Amino acid sequence: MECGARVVTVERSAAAFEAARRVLAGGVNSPVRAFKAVGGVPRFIASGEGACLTDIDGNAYIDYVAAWGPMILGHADERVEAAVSRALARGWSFGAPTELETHLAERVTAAFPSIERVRFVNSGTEAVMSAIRLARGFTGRDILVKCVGCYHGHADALLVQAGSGLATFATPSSAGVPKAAAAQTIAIPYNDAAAAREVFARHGGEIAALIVEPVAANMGLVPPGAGYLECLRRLCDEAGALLIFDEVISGFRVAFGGAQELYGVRADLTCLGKIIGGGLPVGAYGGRAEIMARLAPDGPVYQAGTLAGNPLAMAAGAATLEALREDGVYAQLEARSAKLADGLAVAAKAAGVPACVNRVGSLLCVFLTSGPVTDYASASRSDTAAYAKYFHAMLERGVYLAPSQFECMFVSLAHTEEHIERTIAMAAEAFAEVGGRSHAKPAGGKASKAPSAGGGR
Ligand code: KE4
Repeated sequence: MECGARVVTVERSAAAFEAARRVLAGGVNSPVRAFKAVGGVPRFIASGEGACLTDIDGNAYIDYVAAWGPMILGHADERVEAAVSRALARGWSFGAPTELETHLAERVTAAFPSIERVRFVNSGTEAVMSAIRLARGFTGRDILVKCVGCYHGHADALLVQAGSGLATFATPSSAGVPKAAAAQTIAIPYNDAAAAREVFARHGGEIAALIVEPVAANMGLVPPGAGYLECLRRLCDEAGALLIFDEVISGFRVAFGGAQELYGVRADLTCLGKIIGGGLPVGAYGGRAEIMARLAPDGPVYQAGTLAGNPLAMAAGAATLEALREDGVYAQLEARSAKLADGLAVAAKAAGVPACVNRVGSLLCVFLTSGPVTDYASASRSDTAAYAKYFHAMLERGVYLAPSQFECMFVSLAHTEEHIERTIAMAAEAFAEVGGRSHAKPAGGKASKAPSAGGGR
């Protein structure tokens, strides 16, 4: 194992962050990377290989962020590198169709029976905002229902917080989002079938779609309760609304066919991202041919993108999905992740730290609360100050976790038994440092609260 040693210094990252802040808004290109929720110095990465990241000070970490999900094969996978190099040698952007797009689309539609046609875009946000527009265009309705604590990217209609009462319309959760943009969105508690039934009873005939992360991974990791997804499927069918599964994280992660394969519930539209680009910018949305036929150029719903279907990104995605089709891949992810989750739970218990470890496949989260964690309200009871201490205790021991309690750990095929065992051993030390319930504020900022219902970071 070539990573996971104690950090020596972070001088260069500290200087790099100062330099970045002079020219980049907040010093980062996505807020969570600034470590605001946990305090401290964001690590500037020099390279990644397999399960490991090396920062510009030379510290090597066992990585459980995996670029927030895409790097399921591990960093710098040779198969993906070779595929991208071959595409690079032929020119890398044409603004015209290539067969690479068809090849990746064939792999996506083969993995998701509910997807007969797909459209590639450049991010998960773009996939979701386009799917919502398509659902509204297809149904002729405006109301969108989402679940509190699920995050679907930063489109205005989704940066919302729940209205004052159940089934009432949402309000913006971010500055700059007009009230009107939030006014057609209703936010209901995740995993609450009664709330879902209530909103459909009140608004059913006006609902264009309900969008949900079928495995919620943006309030930490919260699996769907028994029968919950089936209930949403039934409510949408009865109301003539579309069920949109946001599988940007769960797609090809929890199973090759995503949550739809794992739980046996089909979506009308599916949003994908992350893994299907192998770490390069790709999002996708797809569904039944009759729905997708409403998209320009065949239909009246407009959506477009200069770099959509970029050859390099298509090549990286296709190589990644090809590697995931090999025998035993998901069994390995399951075994390694189960061992990790069990080991972390035992380590927290031994240190007397209240913890609840949720896991679905190679997605897991250590909530620093006694649990159970079944929705946003229970996730929000986590001790975020204690998480910040745990995060830094692991980071200084060479284990790179998400810099927020409300994100997941991502296990890759490059994580060996040795990586898992070392992570568990370092967690035992880290939890001992955290001790009982922490009331201290994390260095460099106030104790963070759960992200807003819109998933703001
Ligand atoms: P992007 O626009 O960031 O590619 O995807 C948005 C998105 C949509 N749907 C789900 C379920 C997602 O998790 C995301 C983005 N995920 C976060 C991490 N939880 C991206 C990390 C970040 O914001 O920097």
